[in-house]
Amino acid sequence: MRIDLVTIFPDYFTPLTLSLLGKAIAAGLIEVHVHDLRTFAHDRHNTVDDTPYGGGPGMVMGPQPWGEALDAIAATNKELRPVLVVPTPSGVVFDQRAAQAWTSDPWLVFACGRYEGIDARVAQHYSASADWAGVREVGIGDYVLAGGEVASLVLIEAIARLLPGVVGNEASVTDDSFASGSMAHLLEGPVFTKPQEWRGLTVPEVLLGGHHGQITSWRAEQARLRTAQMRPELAADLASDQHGDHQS
Ligand code: 6GU
Repeated sequence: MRIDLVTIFPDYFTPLTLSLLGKAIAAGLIEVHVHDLRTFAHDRHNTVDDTPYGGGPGMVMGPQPWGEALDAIAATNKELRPVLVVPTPSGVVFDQRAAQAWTSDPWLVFACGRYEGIDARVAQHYSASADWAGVREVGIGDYVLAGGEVASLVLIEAIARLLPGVVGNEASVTDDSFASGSMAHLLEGPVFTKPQEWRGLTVPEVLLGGHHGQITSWRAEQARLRTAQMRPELAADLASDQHGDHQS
């Protein structure tokens, strides 16, 4: 998978060289290119923002540098059509299902907005462009961040760890909270390692016995309890799914 990021803060993306993602990049499983939006501005101060039409607080990122940056990126590979990802709190909320679906996209270009966002004609233009595979405006939750950079890191980590070969142990991906399969929509229960007793606290007996059937049922029950406690709305979805009365 190829990933391009356009930002006025390229340094936000140095963490991509660390850990899991860093290894995936080094191994050639993911190719990452970071672009400084300001290099596509032409005035003396490399201005990328201006006051909003209609008035109001803050500044809006103008379409000109975005258009030039995105066209230059698309022109680097005429074999593939990139998807334009625009992280924004006013987008559709990204979830594990989206992360899984996006692993099939060979090329994602992230447009990281700052200030009050990017002139709406940028998303409109690239939605209609035959050189692009579409535009996805996505948010990562119901709160507001200062810009799209941290959200892009979140999206990239969620997608990249699902790519074949990125996480060493395949099962650690398929057993996750929110993974599809028998445990879909359940949170993961508690986990334990050595020592068997720590500060007077012991490991549940069932995990020590080596009875795999009992361990599996215990874990399933713990997952249900944890979901009911932490995410009652997910537990309710699960109950209605089981009664066959859910939407779509
Ligand atoms: Cl994607 N961007 C910003 N700026 N804030 C957010 C967000 C994205 N998702 C939730 N809040």
